[in-house]
Amino acid sequence: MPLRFGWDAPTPLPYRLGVASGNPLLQLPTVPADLDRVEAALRAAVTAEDPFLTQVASHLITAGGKRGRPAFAIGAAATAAATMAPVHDDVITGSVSVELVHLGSLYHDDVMDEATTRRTVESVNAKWGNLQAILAGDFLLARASEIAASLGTEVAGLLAATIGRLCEGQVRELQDTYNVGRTEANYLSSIEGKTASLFATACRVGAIVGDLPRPEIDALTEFGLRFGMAFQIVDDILDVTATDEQLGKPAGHDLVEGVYTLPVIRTLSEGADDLAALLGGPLEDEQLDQARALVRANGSVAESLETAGEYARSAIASLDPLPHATAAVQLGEAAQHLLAGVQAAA
Ligand code: GRG
Repeated sequence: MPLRFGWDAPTPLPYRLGVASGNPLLQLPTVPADLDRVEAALRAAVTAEDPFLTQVASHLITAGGKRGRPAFAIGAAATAAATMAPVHDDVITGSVSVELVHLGSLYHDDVMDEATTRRTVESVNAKWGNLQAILAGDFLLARASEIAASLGTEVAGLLAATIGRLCEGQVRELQDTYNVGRTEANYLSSIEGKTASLFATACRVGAIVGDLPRPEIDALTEFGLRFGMAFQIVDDILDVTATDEQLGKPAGHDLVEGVYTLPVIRTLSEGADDLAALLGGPLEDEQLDQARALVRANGSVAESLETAGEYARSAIASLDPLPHATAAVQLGEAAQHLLAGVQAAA
């Protein structure tokens, strides 16, 4: 069963339910039904005139995914009310536009990584080829932009800027591929762009469309950004600590691809010559096992976990200006839960 970000369930369940059912936001009484509305709107959004394009563009939606970003957009909008109620249709629309950007980035990412699986199914590039994956990814981004434009220029501009930040974060990562001298500053700025910016935008879109006061919109944006930093660091820790079965994809993938993440950077900075000698190029299976063991053998996993904890705690602190609505409390719980899951796995 996939083990991701602590949102896993104790019994085997289909991928989406298995990974999402522990998300504290889903405990809010109206959120599961709101996410069903997102699901229907997502499928409608990727319906094209060409049945083949519809099939390729729907592939990862049908496969699952935790819908973490839509849940955050809904949670952010719901902080406007003291008690929970179904969110306005515009919040569903905003959530769909954010999830479509996420999906588009996954299609492109899998081409860049030559990935074979995503969300436990064959990746789009593996199933239909790179050209189809890139075009279908472009189609998802186009639909995201069109849908965001229906919510006004602020949301449309924000989404466009966020797509740019994702690209900047990814390019920063690419520039340091196989670089054993990669700095923590480069890593942090890359993950802020490629991951945290979209969580920030999910919360901001929910808060804008939910008509919250400006200081609360800003507080929720900050929450999403800091949560997103913790989320990516946890993802990167699990790449060196978890098994293939727990991840639902090959463990150690980042090391193989030459993406040196926080626990690896910290191990190297402590003068681990044995690790430096292994890295710097592609790895055979046995070398990968050795490299993962070396990263796990020092304090860098615990230190990275501590850094993720600092981001999660500061995410929770950024919710202070919000009224203590049920949804705000559950957003904070989501940050707590993220850490609890990885501590259990470390
Ligand atoms: C064209 C938008 C666009 C971007 C191009 C390829 C690229 C630049 C950016 C890649 C960004 C990327 C894949 C970041 C990793 C984000 C991440 C942590 C993905 C996994 O998120 P989960 O766990 O996945 O929420 P699910 O499947 O549950 O939705």
